[in-house]
Amino acid sequence: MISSHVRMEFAPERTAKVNNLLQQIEKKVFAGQRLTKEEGLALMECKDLLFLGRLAREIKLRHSGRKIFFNVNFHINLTNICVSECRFCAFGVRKESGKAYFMTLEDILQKIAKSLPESATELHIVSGLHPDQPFDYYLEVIDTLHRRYPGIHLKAFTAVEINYFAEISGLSIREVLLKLKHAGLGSMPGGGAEVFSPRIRGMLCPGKATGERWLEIMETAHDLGIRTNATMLFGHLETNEERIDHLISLRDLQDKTGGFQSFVPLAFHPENTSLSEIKPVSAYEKLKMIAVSRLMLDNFDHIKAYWVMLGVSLAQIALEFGADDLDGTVVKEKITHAAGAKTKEGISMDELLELIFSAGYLPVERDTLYHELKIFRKRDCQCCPE
Ligand code: V47
Repeated sequence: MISSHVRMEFAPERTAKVNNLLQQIEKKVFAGQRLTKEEGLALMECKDLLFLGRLAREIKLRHSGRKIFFNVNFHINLTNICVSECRFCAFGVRKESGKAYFMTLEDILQKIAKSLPESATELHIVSGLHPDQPFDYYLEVIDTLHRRYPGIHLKAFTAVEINYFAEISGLSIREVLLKLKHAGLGSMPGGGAEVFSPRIRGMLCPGKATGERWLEIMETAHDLGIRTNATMLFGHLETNEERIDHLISLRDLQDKTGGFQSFVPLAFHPENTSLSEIKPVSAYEKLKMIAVSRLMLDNFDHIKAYWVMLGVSLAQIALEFGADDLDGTVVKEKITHAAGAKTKEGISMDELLELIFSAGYLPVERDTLYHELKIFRKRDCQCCPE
């Protein structure tokens, strides 16, 4: 049934227009039709969060039914030394900083031997853009980890890091990706996308790979059979239009390659960044972005509610707003915590199971490539009452 009075807060003519669009959107969503940019903008202007949630949940149910995915993973950041100086980042520092660290191959192996959960299936590796380390260091890390832990999927390096490796090595993007793939790279995370708009990148991270370049690198990765994720960092200086344009660029590339696995909307955390005057993204806005992402990215199988950035409680609610993946146990997350995230640095599998069961969904442990490893029953969860 079409809602007759979706809540809006604009001039009457605009409200009427957007209301008409929302009614049209509702029909299109139920008919499985693609939404336009104008319709995406109407979704962003809609103040009726439950209306958006209802539509997004409908799409989520079509993609994954009552399943909610998660994995058992471990994050490792090889260095926080970074030449990029992105204004939104509290993790990267200059080489001279007292907080700077760099892990040798020996440090990495020691850390993993000590802390990798026994049941982990994925290592998630992203780092700063180090001024002195050669590409061979990263290749050696992947090659060594792959040999030492052949059963662990290595999801490593954002498109921005790949771009940097090409710059420092003089190799092409394709050559860099091929070398990493041969060394054991399994897939790539979706970071570094921020917002593709040149206006925003000019203000936030002028020295870094452009949005166009990010997309080009992902296209090359997909062409080489490397699956990737995609992200959008929202809640800083961007407009609604820039958010929708970003989503449409991802949707267009996905039409072409089909290589994206999941989309992860990342809410900006301002603490300790040079944008600390910006108010943290509200819970309302985070849920809206999850719902709008689910509605616009009709060709993406999965939308992640990354609990580290959302907070555990809101990540659970996000399951009603179109998300079907909570990411993982994420031991030792550093990037968001440097920027003030108050969530724990990791979560146990039992906590994830309880979170999913108590929302009325079915937890499914997946591997990085979304093969289903185990569908859980309540009796598998220590925290859930029988
Ligand atoms: O690229 C940096 C973002 C990303 C801040 O692909 C910030 O499965 C919020 O990409 N506030 C890294 N966000 C994290 C990331 C990711 C996380 C989980 C899963 C996957 C996946 C990818 O975090 C960076 C940047 O876009 N970021 N600083 C900040 N202050």
